[in-house]
Amino acid sequence: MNNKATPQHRNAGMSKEAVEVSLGDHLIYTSSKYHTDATTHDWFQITALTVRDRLVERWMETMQRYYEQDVKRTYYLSLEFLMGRTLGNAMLNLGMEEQCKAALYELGQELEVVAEVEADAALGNGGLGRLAACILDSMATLDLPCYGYGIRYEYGMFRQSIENGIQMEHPDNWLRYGNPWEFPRPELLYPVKFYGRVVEYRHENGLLHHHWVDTDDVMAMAYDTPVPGYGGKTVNNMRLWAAKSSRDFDLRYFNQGNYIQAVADKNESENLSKVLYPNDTTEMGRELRLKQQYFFVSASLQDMLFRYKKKHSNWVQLPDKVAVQLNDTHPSIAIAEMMRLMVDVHHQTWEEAWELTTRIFSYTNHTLMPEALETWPVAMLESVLPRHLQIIYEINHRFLQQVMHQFPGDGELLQRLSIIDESGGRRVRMSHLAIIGSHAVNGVAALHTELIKRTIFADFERVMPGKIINITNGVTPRRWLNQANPGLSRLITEYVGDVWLTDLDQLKRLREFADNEVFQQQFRAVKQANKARLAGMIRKQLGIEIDPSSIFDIQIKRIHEYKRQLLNMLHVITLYNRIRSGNHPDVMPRTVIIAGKAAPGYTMAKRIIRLVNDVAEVVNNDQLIDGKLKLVFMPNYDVSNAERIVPAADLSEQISTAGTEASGTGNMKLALNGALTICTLDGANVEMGDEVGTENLFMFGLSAAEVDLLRRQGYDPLSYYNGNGELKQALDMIATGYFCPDEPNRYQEISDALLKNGDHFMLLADYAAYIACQDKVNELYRDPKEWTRRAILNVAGMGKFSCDRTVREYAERVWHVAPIEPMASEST
Ligand code: GL9
Repeated sequence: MNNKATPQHRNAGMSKEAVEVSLGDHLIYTSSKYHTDATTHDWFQITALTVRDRLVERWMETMQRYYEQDVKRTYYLSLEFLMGRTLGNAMLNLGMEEQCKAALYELGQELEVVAEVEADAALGNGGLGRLAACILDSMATLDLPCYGYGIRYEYGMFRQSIENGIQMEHPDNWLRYGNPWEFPRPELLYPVKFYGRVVEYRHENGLLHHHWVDTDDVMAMAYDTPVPGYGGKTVNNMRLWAAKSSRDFDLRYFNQGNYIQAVADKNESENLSKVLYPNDTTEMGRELRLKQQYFFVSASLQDMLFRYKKKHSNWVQLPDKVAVQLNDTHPSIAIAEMMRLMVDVHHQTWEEAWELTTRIFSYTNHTLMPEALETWPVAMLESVLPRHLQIIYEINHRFLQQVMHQFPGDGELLQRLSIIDESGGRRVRMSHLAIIGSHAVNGVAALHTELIKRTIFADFERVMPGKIINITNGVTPRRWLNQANPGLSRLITEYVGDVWLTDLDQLKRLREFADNEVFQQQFRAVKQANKARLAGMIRKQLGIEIDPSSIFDIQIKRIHEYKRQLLNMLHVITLYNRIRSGNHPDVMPRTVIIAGKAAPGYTMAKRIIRLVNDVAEVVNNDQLIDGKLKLVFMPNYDVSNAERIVPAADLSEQISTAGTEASGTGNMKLALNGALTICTLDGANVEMGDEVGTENLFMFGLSAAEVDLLRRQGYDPLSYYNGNGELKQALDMIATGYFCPDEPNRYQEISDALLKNGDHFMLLADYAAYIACQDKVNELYRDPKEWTRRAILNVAGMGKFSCDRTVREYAERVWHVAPIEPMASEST
């Protein structure tokens, strides 16, 4: 390739000196500042741009290579990408952290301080969005040609503060100081249509054609962000869409007179990409959300077909060149959109279009929660996307015909499988559309996959056996071990080399050092330093003094009833009562740390946050407790806070009701950083037990099957309440306002949920087993050698939970794509 525009890499060297030159250049030519008046933000900005310059060449080279080799690409469609910060990760992947640090030092700056001012890219709610980010990291590291497609929300996940114990939500204006990692592409625009009506006409060849007309159009504008893999050879692209008014492009509209109204309307259509919905499960059916989904799906499909068309004159090869992964049902309207594009726009027959569609698409399910399975009112779809509704009807009709032939006479089966739910207001079941339109459907942990096959998708498993497969989640060891925990990373590398960074299975070689006293001591010293650092943070942020030698008992995740932060509180209150009454002479000092956001409309979750804060107030200020127990709610849990909390954990709380947490990924991060896990037999906890040996985990409680059985037999929470004095005492304290004497009935609803309204998540049934298990934790902590030995075995057993392994499975079993060896670049 003879490209005259190829830069000469004048300033893109990797040495400290080259970095220093770049920093100096950017200080002047980008920030227009003197050394003396540059703010920390300026230093961050120019450091980011200096690193970015080095990324860009590799990025362009990667894109060029994909184009020239006409490779099969995977498109990961996700409404959420929870990327967190980028600077540290980019430096690590390019191997230029030391040089940056040294160059900044020469200029009188500290890298740690500079890096701290970067805003998190918090374009996601929790596990699902963070998984998307980990998957992008692995796809680039494995040299797989992949693109992330999503929305460039102007406001990401809300910032949480706690005022008088209550969660307050603040807008996350993450772009305020600009985003050095993104490249706006104002020339890369696609129109996206809404509303309107469908007109039919017969073509001269006799076929019926459909035109979607009188639509309201919004433009999707691309913003590209480079995603480097470890080693920096492959740099993939994440393309996020922002809504721009089509009015800008329609001068007539302005010339017709009402200028002010025209500008106001323009802003309204740009609201589409304004804000991320902060709900993990609850609250659905909002029209704006449906429009967000269609907006990014339509733009992404247009973009990928455009790219395909540059090299191909017909569609037959499309499935050999394109795979599309639907991250949950959120982008599943893509299936109807693909059919529309193929049939209405590109005039393929229905059969041809369907063949292409089903070979391209695959769908990941992330939850069993019935309320999280998306449905849209038929009437809403009819108004917003009238042509798509017709297409969905046609897909449904053909599918049900086929089932009818396969299973004649089973009308109920047809009703259950139908994309249209006819019970109680007609609704479109997006998961059914996603399953029918995909060639592969996957759950995210072995147990989860078994359960979806047996429960919510049992009928599909029957009519299309083998379509549902398992691909257990993973996390990227680059961010979640190397970056988050440099101390432990160095130690591991010292003993087994640095291969673990790209081959996490190599951690198993740590097993032989599990009993090694020197290694144990070093391992403990790292943990101790991480705990001291977190204690410092908590002191600074919250003014709470915690004991770095106490057990750091940590539960960090979204606040949800099924995750059972309340069960954790029952343990805390029990411990409090025991210490206070002198019934627990052997108690090891413990610091319980809880963090997580509640969906703004989820009243019970917000009440739980308030309870945690109320209990903390009492426990932390009780003289009789004598520092043996501390409870801390850390506000604004996000990726960057996770990076500081995770390495400091002794105990990881993964205590969801068995059968409710699809996988979990925090469980993996915490164990990878040397925490022991107290857990139920839920999600990926089960597989963690398989990998590290259940004797090295603290497992307790009902299994998913037992939960199911107990529910069917008639679960009576009161019998547990009446049969356990400590449980009764703890619950009574909550119910009667022990922790909120100024408003004694503040937690009546919590008490009612457990005692009167059936305790849906069976906290009471698991309470005794949980407490007994926590007693074992207490016992083991008295024995630092044994504790450390098990912690080492946990780290050593985490190899499976690298998302490199996860992505390899997707690539082989679902996408059928292979790594593209990076060429020795001609230009370097
Ligand atoms: C989730 C599951 O609840 C988790 O168990 C799972 O680990 C992740 C990733 O597969 O997906 N599904 C889901 O809707 N969320 C998950 O975390 N929720 C949020 O992201 C808030």
